[in-house]
Amino acid sequence: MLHSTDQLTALAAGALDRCGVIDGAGAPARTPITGEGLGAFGPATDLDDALDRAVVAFGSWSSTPAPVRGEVVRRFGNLVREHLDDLATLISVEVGKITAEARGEVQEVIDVCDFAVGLSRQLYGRSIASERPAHRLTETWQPLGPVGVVTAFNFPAAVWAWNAAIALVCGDTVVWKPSPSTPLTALACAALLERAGGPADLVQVVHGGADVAVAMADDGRLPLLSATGSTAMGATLAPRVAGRLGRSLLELGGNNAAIVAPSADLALTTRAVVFAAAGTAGQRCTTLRRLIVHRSVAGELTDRLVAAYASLPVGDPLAEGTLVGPLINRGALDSMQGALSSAAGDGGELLVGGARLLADEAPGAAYVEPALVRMPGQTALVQRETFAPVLYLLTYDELDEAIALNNEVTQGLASSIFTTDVREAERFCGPDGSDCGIVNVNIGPSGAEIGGAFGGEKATGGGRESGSDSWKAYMRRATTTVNYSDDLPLAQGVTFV
Ligand code: UN1
Repeated sequence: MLHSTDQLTALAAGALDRCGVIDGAGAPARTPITGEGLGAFGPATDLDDALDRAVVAFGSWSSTPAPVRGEVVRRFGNLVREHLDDLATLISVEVGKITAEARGEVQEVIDVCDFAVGLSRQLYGRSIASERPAHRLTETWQPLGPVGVVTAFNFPAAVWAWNAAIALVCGDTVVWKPSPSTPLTALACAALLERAGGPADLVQVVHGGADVAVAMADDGRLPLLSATGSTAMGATLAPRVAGRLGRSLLELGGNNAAIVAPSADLALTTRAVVFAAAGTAGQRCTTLRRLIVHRSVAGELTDRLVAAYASLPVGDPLAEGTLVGPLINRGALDSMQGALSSAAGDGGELLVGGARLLADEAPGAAYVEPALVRMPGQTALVQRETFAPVLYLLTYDELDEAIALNNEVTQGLASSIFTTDVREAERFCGPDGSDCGIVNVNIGPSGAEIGGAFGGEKATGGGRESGSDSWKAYMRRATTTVNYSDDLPLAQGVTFV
């Protein structure tokens, strides 16, 4: 039995209220659990007005000391801790994530806030040896300006927080366009941020679709646009930002592979593969989509995977025991079914899954059994990202061949190898190994921690968000030379007047 739309509306309204979202009808919401509308919530928004406000707010925020900015992020992180259940409920209701994964996403918000608070005292520049006497050469990092953040439906809180927590300690303000599928989580996050007690308009939410994203890409008030979504979306936005010589930070499509070598621990590999391929109903940008298995272990691993897939509980994400919730909408179901029929046309063999479930109970929803398909080769279909739980199985004989398959696709987000052979593992992580931004060993491609820089190469867009030194994208680097002598030696020994 699924929750009813009325029950889900009440759950969402309660969570929004507790987070402090003011009443309104600015954003229509829907739940993939029943596939029905929930009504409209929160204040209405206007991009132009939000951009003006973001510019004004930047004026004082940028000159607030970074550790003081960090205090606001600390208080926000603490409010997220208090409202973990509320945010997780909203994520489950509007994305369809199971409770454990929705809570994990909120934990990711908390983690990146903690990271950003520490970072607020560590925005280090360099001191550089000057070639001239009595000259000091340094590099300092300054706030950049209002940052536009466009997020996708599948991580409606965490990906925003990777950007916003870092941008805020860097002294930037944020204008956020969430996916039209997930306005409620955004409203709740923005309300909590306001309650954290910083100045007005640090983060503003603007609702809308592609037209709003395009307007953000074109607007010079946003020196940086950070956008997460499909490669097609990035290909539309990036040239527009570049056309005004702005910066973009892109996290686009993934078509992530894992190689399973002869020495792999198959019990561990099976668990990792099932989480990475079927978890989040296959709707992470890091989801495992291609499994490249050595011929010698393909039979045994396939048997283990088929058994594991056959027992995956699919259903209401808020129900105890469910591991796979619904797809975001019927369009996602159509593209999954289209991919499965193309796979059959390419000579693929459906080994398990693929059936639609709960169609009578919830005709507007899209519940599916995750599918495992054995493919004769890396066809055009396999090279395409289908944002649904379809895992293609390929076999290999030599590691070179497996690495070539891993790298053959246009996308370059995440990758894994399962092996207990250190030579194979290091080869995969080396210069002629995986060409992705995320290169893992004995762990699936999804489920990254916030401490690392997150993002990928090629058609994935090249951006890096969240941890490590990703903060540098949100700041302006100033190189400063101070002459404290009474002479004027020119660089490179040039003599002039
Ligand atoms: C995404 O799907 O856009 O590594 C982000 C992961 C998560 C984030 C995914 N921490 O799977």
